[in-house]
Amino acid sequence: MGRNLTRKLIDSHLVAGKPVAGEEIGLAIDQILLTDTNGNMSLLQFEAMGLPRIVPRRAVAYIDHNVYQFDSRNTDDHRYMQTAARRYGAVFSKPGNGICHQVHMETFSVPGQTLLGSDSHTPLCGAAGMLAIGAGSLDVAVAMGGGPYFTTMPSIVRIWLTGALQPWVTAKDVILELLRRLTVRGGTGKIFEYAGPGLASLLAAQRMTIANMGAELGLTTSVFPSDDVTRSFLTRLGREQDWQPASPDDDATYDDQIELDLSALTPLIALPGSPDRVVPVEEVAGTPIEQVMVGSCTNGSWHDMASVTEILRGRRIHPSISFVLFPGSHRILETMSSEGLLTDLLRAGATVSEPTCGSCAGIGHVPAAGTKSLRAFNRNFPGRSGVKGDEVYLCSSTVAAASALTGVITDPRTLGGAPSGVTLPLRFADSAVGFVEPDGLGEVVRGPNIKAVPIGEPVAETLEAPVVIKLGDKVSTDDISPAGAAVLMFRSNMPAISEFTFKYVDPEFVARARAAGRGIIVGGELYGQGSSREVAAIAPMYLGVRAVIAKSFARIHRANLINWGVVPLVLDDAAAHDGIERDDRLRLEDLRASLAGDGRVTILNTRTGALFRASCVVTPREREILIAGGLLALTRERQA
Ligand code: MIC
Ligand code: SF4
Repeated sequence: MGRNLTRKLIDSHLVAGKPVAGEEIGLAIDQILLTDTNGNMSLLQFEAMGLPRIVPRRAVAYIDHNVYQFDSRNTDDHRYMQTAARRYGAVFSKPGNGICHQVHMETFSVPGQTLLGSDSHTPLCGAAGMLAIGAGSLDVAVAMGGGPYFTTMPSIVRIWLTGALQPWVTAKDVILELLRRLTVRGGTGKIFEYAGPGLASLLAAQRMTIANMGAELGLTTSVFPSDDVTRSFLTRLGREQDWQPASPDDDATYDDQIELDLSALTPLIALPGSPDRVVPVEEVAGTPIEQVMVGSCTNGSWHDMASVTEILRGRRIHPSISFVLFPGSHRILETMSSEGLLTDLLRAGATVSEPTCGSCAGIGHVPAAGTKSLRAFNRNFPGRSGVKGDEVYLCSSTVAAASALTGVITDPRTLGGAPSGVTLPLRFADSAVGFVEPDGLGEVVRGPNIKAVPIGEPVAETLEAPVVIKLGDKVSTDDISPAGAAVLMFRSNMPAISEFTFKYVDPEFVARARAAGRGIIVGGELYGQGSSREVAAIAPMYLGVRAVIAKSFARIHRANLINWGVVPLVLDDAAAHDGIERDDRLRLEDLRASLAGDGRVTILNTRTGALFRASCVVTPREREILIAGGLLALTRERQA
């Protein structure tokens, strides 16, 4: 029986477990990606575990989120990361060099290798035939030390592409269509492997958009084959020698298949609130907007920048619109300059930002209260843009450009004519100026904003504590620990950042959790969806939260909770959620013994007297970590 490509990638890196869907597997990691919002934590944790040197063949530390450095606490983080990268063996990517995923794909992607990143959009490099997975900082720190990455073996779904995209329709519409069909839960426990006759027409940049935003489906990752398209991409970057073919066997089998006819797609848009609230653009055409942004790791490619330029050339941005482009990398920006795109964009009235995540993470360009913002980005969870009650629509770069001209949401097909198409430069700018190679030397500099990482405590025999917050479905990590400039600068400072926990959802949360001493969070479906930000697990733990009881959990967040000794419990009967209220005292009898056994826990609501059950089904490895109070606590225990 033939193997699919994902299976080949897994088999060639498997160091523990059996690749049977649902079982735990351990994978050897070839490459590491660190960001300035979570990678700094990975480095601190790497040091806290006493690991001497980064083992995988390639590690890169990117300054890409907090690029503006408008506060010295950002710069403290950056100095720490730069000096730690130098010392322990990671390439340092300077502020302004670009968004980690875009830059990594351009500079370091190697078909056939594995990549583990401290950011949820790490799967972008799956566009080059890599097995690229996003994880919490601590899992990344372990892999930096040479340890395997443990995860649940996903089921592998073939996405069978036929046809070709119509004019004005883009790769963004492919992933929005999948989100429309499957929702943000649809990819849980799965890897999507793209195949079929439609594949050849998708350029590397288009594959990047699709692989990147698979994160919004909740996928473990997405995989594209490495073929002539990949080769041409690497050749234009002067990296032809890094190309190698990677493809499934002709008779490969899959766990499931989804068919998608590219020719049938039309321009789509996600309505405010969630990336899966997808409708055809014509349904909301005419809606007035005040802001249009194109960029992020989903739409910051050359292809995006060039399609926008094609539409704007010789025209003028609407007077009421603030229009900002975020090129994904320094290389793209430099090439835009040498190929003349910058002049066209500036003449049209566009603002071109430094290559950074920027407003995608709520840093800068915060919309005015009560206005609508249209963004060729990947996430629009409530409040993420930096203002409570925001209304952010997600679309392709062509919908964004067309709307920037008219001032209202616009279907680009109504612009008339056909798009002139994107020309790929024969050779992109070399652009190695933003990288600093490590030499193993120098002192690691810790400024005043760098605080020691906290440590969890062993799971109690019996836990009795109040419900410090009760939440509904789809709570994202943006809800738990918001993005935005004022918060992100404290990612290396847990005492300070914990003050922002649930800030926009419930401003009283922190005081209540503190007063309670020990607390329990109650959530709904897909608790902790979205980013990989580990702070969404550490900060509640720091404030005394010892268990989260929910209907279901997102993959990375569940792993983060376990790594920090917070017990993730899934309600046996989701209806029990209705019977719990905030401030109810819950008693988890014999919690520790239950975790050591089958993971089934009986919970008493002391207010109502109701008994209900919840389960924490863990692997033996996870059990050991959880009971000890997390991975750092376990490491300390072993060292002692
Ligand atoms: C995001 O897009 O939400 C982020 C900011 O890149 C996060 C990382 C973080 O919060 O540190 C992610 O996607 O993992
Ligand atoms: Fe940066 Fe946005 Fe991508 Fe996160 S999703 S890595 S904030 S560009």
